[in-house]
Amino acid sequence: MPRPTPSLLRARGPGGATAPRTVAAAAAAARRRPAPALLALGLALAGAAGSSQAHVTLPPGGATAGSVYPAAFRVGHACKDASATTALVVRVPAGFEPLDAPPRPGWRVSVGPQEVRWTAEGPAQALPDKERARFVVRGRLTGTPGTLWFKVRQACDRGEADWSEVPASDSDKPAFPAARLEVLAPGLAPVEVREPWARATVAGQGAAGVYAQLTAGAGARLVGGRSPLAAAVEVHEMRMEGSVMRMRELADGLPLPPAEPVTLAPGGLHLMLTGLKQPLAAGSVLPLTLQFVDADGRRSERTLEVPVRAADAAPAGAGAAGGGHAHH
Ligand SMILES: [Cu+2]
Repeated sequence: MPRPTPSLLRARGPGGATAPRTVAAAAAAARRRPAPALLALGLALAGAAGSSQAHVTLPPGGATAGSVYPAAFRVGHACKDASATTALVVRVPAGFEPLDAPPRPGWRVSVGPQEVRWTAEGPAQALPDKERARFVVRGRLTGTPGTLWFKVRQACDRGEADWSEVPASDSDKPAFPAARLEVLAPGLAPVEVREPWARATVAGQGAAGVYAQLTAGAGARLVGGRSPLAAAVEVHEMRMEGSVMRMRELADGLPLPPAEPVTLAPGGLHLMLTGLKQPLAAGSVLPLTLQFVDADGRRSERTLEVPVRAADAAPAGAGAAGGGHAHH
């Protein structure tokens, strides 16, 4: 019987985004870069988040073709040697039609067909170097899947940075990359799935937990999944009730707020495979399709090949006591 590991699984290192091998992901294939060994199954989509903490980026996971997408540009720091960001100018690529931008206190925003511009009203409203923020503009996306590059100019109290370089190849790592967005065919979930893993089981064990970190750029709800190796895949949470850890199914699914990573980890949120048709052996791969619904009710899926790990191979701070899945 596996011991639970109540501590959170933290995302470790860059990369690790996964994408199904579908025609829709073909556009992304050209941008692939080497996956960590754990996921070296030929299905890694370049993880924008990992290497780009310092850059101006869009959330990972992509967006659905033809949808209205809240492009949330994340500014990680000010320009070199500067102490604050004073303006941000996004050059609008073909394939994105700007509609509007939510108000940003202390900033003026202008939304045009070619350019979206945020300007701090004064030095006191500028974005300090150490503070991270998102600048959001909603727009309608092209109906054609592919890669969009948003070139962004960042102005600071001292100097500026032009995030405008489009990598020429997989291995090309420009110093000032433009913000990238994968436009996905409808039905393919615009959700990044980082570091998925399933806990190995022993003979006779009917259920298993699956964990990962999920990020949906436009927000979504994880409503369940399916696997050829299980009768059902449910979304569960564990919570303390008094001194007792209890597990329950999230009947309405798990909300993924826009652009915010949500961690599924032992002792917390997780996917539960029930009615296992065979034990999950450490080192094997679990085929799993995750199902999502967006705010407009559109359903989408993402198919993964999930590495199976021994219970005691769980990363990050395993070992504390807890109720866990002792009843499985
Ligand atoms: Cu469970």
